[in-house]
Amino acid sequence: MERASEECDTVEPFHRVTPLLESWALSRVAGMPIFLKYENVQPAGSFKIRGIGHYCQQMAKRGCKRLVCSSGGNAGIAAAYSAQKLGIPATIVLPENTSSLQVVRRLEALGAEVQLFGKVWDEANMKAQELATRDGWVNVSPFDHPLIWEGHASLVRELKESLGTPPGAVVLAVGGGGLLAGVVAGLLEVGWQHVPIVAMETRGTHSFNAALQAGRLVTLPDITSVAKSLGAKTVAVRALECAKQCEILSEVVEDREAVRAVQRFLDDERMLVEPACGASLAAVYSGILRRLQDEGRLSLAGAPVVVIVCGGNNINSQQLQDLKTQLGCAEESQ
Ligand code: PLV
Repeated sequence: MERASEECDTVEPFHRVTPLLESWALSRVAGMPIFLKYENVQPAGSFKIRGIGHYCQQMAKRGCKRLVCSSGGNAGIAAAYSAQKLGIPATIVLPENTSSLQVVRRLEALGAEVQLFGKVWDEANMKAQELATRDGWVNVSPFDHPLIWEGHASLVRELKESLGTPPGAVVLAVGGGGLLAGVVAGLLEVGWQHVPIVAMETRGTHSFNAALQAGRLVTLPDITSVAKSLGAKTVAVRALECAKQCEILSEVVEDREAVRAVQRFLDDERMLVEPACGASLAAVYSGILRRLQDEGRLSLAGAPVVVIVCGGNNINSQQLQDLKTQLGCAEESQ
């Protein structure tokens, strides 16, 4: 794939090479070897730093005076982290109400100005676009730019480095489709375009699933899921194009399944991730991978399946408890 950056990068990226580890517990549940790509240990708490860090570095080279980013939380933290490293001021626009205090505090600690606007991310995004018309201000989309996909593609290069041979599938969560577009770019780059992608969403953020079914972009009337970080009412045009270049198996889970997956992952791997990430983990815990395997839709039976633990900062133990109560699964035994 053609590089979107202006020149060969000599600068150090802001993201880290993350561990890829086989999970005994998840492999047992899935009935196949599951390897976890731990993006939750990135410096800004999610995979977002790969693409957004790369984008912000390129914008700094082009003389940007302020970075503006609308976000469900994680892209904002990645942008604020990058801005701090680059010595550029940042304004992060988050939707009102749904934004957790710990995310706002983290953003402020990174030196960013925080604005709360709109009910859902799409409305915060309009505000950010309006702010970015000011001279020298640059809008940082959380998912919709070739540089972001180019940055996210580094994740697949790391998989190639660690695994050597192609996995049976890559499981990821879809919000606006930036991670998906980056993984597709990476698969094409390393010659793994035949590896199926299991694209997970929750019902109520399922704009990618709806678009695939309709064969065109679909705008959801509202975001009704608790996985707010997946809450783009419409996916990027590129996300839909990806389905022409790779095999994408789109699956939708209920909020309860995503939140249960967060709880089970905490018990199995002792790591706490947000419901957006629970959506991908539900591919294992809700038996989706087993079903796809039985249907013969995963290539290379027996090859490890990689689940991207995309991470997320919108969670703590109290929030998990509250989500379980809200969804009526607080008393469930494991
Ligand atoms: N979150 C974006 C968009 O929110 C944000 O502003 O942070 N997993 C996690 C933990 C995420 O935070 C996101 C995106 C995704 C998955 C989905 O990534 P995407 O948008 O590239 O498909 C509204």
